[in-house]
Amino acid sequence: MLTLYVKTGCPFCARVLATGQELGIDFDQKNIADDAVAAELVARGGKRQVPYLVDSERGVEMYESADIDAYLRAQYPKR
Ligand SMILES: N[C@@H](CCC(=O)N[C@@H](CS)C(=O)NCC(=O)O)C(=O)O
Repeated sequence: MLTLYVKTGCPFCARVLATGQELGIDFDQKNIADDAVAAELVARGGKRQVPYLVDSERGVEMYESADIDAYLRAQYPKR
């Protein structure tokens, strides 16, 4: 499963969501507007910054929209 921590209005998140749409990826989105979700993100990754990707099948987690974009294109190319 691919989980993406996001925040409403975040342009970096929008970029990753657009890439996901292009590649046909349906993220489980978690919005840090919810304080409990924000706390969960900090506990996982160490800082409050979105977007943050969790690829639970591959055991990969990362910040940075450009890195997430590159990772998705490499690992989940459009079929
Ligand atoms: N270089 C980062 C920038 C990410 C960034 O600045 N995210 C902002 C939202 S647009 C953020 O997480 N701010 C902390 C907050 O809103 O609590 C990326 O490209 O992913």
